[in-house]
This record gives sequence, structure tokens and C-alpha cells, in this order.
Amino acid sequence: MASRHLVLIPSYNTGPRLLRTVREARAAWSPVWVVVDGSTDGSDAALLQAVQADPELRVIRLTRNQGKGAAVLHGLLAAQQAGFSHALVMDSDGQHPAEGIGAMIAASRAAPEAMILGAPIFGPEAPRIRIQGRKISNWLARIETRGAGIEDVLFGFRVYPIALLLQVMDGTRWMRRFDFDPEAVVRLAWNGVAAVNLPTPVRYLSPEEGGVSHFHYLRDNLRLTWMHTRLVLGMLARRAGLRRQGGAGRA
Ligand SMILES: Nc1nc2c(ncn2[C@@H]2O[C@H](COP(=O)(O)OP(=O)(O)OP(=O)(O)O)[C@@H](O)[C@H]2O)c(=O)[nH]1
Ligand SMILES: [Mg+2]
Repeated sequence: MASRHLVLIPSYNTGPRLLRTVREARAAWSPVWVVVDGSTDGSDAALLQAVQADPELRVIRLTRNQGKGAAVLHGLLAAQQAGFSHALVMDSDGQHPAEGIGAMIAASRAAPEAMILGAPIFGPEAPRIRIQGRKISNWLARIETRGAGIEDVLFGFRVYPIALLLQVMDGTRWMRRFDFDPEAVVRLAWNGVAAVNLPTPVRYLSPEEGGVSHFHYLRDNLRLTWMHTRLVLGMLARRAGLRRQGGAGRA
């Protein structure tokens, strides 16, 4: 069956950057769907106007904020209903390059069963603390996936096979907030989904350039710590299960 790709952008209070990101994405791909995750900054008003003139742009509005993973989930369910097989998910805040969309989707078409993962190339402006912090997450993910070849678990510029991701999200009530990006790739790898990494430049925009981040160091690092705890426990349970199956097989 032929694959059908859309671009899916979750957005929470992204300010004026949102419209710019959506325009750049639309120049690179159609269709583009935006899930406005209970934003209160009015950033969806210009978008709703843009929708009038662009049938390839769709906006899904959630009335209350539910988190990045939950916003992506809403978009995936609607996209599957509409017959899409794959979603390129990108952030709304200008950090991910729309110029990279074509190459990511081409890689996905060449390997439709795989997840296509952006591997970040940081510029000099990237905060050191974020670069160092993600090394811990990447190290833990290598243990959790026993070296499935995932270069970066936190970078959210990716193409997912929709059905495979929905299967993973259906099985857990987690992955609804900032734990979405890392947990999605670890669980997909556990299910045998291969990873293709595409080096991708990432930009950290200053507030003057319209850069916004809702990452809270304490709250979100605690959330990530709890996520890695359950993934390590999940990995140990899987290994014990496999060992038992192996034992039963030999008996
Ligand atoms: N933080 C946050 N982001 C959301 C939420 N819902 C959707 N998003 C979107 O998810 C994407 C990632 O959020 P960011 O706050 O930029 O997080 P990040 O890119 O991991 O962190 P930075 O590197 O500091 O920018 C953006 O497109 C957000 O608009 C939510 O409830 N909280
Ligand atoms: Mg961001």
C-alpha cells in the first residue's frame, strides 16, 4: 500500500513564531496539521485565518492544555482516520528546519517500517546545560534499547509510522507530556521498529527572535527521571520474560 505522509505540529503558547513555522512547513509540504494544545496566548488566531485561504492547512484545537504527547496523539488519531500512514512531527517554535522535511519523508518512503529520527547538530548558541543534560538521557536510552542505534532520544523532528506509534501509546498512559519524545523511540525500538538517523541542524532562537521554551528544569527533569526509571524497569521485565520464554523453549 502506498504511504501517505502529513506534517503534524503540536503547539502550546508559541507566540508569533507559530505562524512563521507553519508557513515554512507549508512551503515544504502539504498537508500540514497543527494541534493547538489549549494555548492561551492568542497564537492560534492568525492560524485560523490562514486556514481560510489554505485547504492544505488544518488546525485542531484542544480546549485545555494536555501536553506535547497528548497533542500529538490527538493529531495521529485524526490523521489515521483520514487515511495517512506516516506523520512527520516537528516543533512549532522554529527549532526544527522546515528545509529538512523533504529529506526526512524521502527516507521514510525508502524505509516505511522504520522511524526516521533527526539527529541534532547544535549551533554555538545552544545552551551547554541542555547539551550535557541530553547526554544522560541518550546514555540511559542506549542501555534501555541495548544499542538499537538511536542517536538522540530527545530531538522531536521525526517521521513515525502512525499505526506503530498508536499501538505503543495505546499501551501506556504515560508519554503524554515531555516524556513523549524519548519514550516513543525506546518503546518503538522494543517493538522491533528500526531507527534511521538523519543529521539535522537545530536552532536555539533568542527571545528577540521569537524563541520560546516551556521546558522547566526541575519539573521536566523529574518527569524524565521517572520516565527512565520505568523504562529501565520495563527493560528488566522484558529481559526476564525473554529468559523465561527461552527456558520454556528449551524444556
Ligand atoms: N512544553 C510544552 N510543549 C507543548 C505542549 N503541548 C504542545 N507542545 C509543543 O511541543 C513542542 C516542544 O516544546 P518545547 O517547549 O519547545 O520543548 P523542547 O523543544 O523540548 O525544549 P527547548 O529545547 O527548551 O525548546 C513545541 O512545539 C510546543 O509548542 C505542552 O503542554 N507543553
Ligand atoms: Mg523547543
